[in-house]
Amino acid sequence: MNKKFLLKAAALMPDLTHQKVTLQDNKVLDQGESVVYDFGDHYVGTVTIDFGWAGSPQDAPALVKIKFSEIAYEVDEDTTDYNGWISKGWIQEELIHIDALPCKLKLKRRYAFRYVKIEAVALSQKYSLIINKLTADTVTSAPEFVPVVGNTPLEKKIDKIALRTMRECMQYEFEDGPKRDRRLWLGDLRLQAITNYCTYKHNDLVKRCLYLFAGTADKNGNISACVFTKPKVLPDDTYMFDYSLLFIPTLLDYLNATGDKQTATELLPLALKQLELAKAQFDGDIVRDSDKLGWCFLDWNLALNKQCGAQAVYIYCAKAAVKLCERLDKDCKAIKLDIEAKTKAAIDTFYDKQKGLFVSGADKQVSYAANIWMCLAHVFGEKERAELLDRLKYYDGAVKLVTPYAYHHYIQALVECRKSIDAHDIILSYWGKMAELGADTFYELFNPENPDESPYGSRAANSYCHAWSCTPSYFLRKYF
Ligand code: RAM
Repeated sequence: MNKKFLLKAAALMPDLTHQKVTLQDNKVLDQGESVVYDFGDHYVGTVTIDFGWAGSPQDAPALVKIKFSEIAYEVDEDTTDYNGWISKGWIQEELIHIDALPCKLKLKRRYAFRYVKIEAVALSQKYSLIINKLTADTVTSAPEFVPVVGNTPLEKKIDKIALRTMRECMQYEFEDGPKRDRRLWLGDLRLQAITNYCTYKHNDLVKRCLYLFAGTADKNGNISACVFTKPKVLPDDTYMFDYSLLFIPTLLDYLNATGDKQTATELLPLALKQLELAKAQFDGDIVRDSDKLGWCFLDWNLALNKQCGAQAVYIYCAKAAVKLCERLDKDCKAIKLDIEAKTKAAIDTFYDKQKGLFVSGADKQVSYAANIWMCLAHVFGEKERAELLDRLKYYDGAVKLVTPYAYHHYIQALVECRKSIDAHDIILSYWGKMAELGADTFYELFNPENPDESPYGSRAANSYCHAWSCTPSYFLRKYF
């Protein structure tokens, strides 16, 4: 680990702003009964519950189950038989013994919630449990509320939800989601950062995160896909082809937004290293295919073949590297030659002339993700890209997008070839649908055709406040 970089990250640790939110009640529960409290909006923080009792003296411990839910659907979801592949530990449920009433129960964990369900699992026949008050100590490192933008009520609603999503995920780092995984991921950071530049403008938080990734690169320079910061800073042993490379455009965006050449210059060698390291995954100028889960992310659609999309991400990031070098007066002739070679190879290998679309992997899969990323990589000119995106829209059987992360890239690809009307329609229909379903914050994954979808084997583990979904706030400010 690079101590110098980690010291810079530590010096940029933000203060959290606390806000108390209280729900007063005098609810009496008998054994087996439960009550659901609604805080009225999504919050992140710790919670204290004031319990009392009624009837005879407390002759047995009170066993209470407390469940925190981000959305209404989660409240009554039965998780006893949860069998997803991601840990059940992410489900925000506690089973607690209270030996002496009355008591102020201060729960140690930080939760992400709007609803709190309290169930009196076991009391005794002689006493009842009273819930007097719930107090949430909510936290964020977002500087202040940002004025909502939008030309219509729906746009304003979408912007408000997206801003809330961002704010909730702004803690000591940009977290992916405050329920899960509660940590810094590179792909997520890139979208949080561009949205931050035109909303909360907490640019030092982006800088801190860049140094956290840089400071935790391994001895060969590999940047991890995500970083833990508690109890101490540690990179995850997950390396993703696209996420490591996306350090490059994240740094370029930071430079463009802040003009901070010093940071960009300091981190440039590591950024360029990602291109060099990625080359090990190529045969000639074509990236090798891999079906290992998480090898390259792009989206959470488990049917997606990643080969073509990965090649496009490489070209996209190499082009960002050229821009960085040019801004910082560094030579980049070799990168330009590499881009030419990789682009030619991408068109020769993946472009199906008959279909007029890019195909991926041995089965020549047509997917939105691969075609979108080839557009973002500008392997074709603006007119051809617009035509390609039209063909994609009407192609039957293209593997679809399931995350707001992937939808972000679709919108970006559309606006970059002047298809702003289509882009705008998708923002209103996709994010608008979540808003219509009552979202206070936008979700990690949302497939309008299958609201129960989860890449984890169960919806209970999904995150319903996930910062990579906040980019309507970016698009609405930048393009509409
Ligand atoms: C999930 C997280 C995170 C994302 C990775 C790839 O585990 O939700 O946001 O970046 O997947």
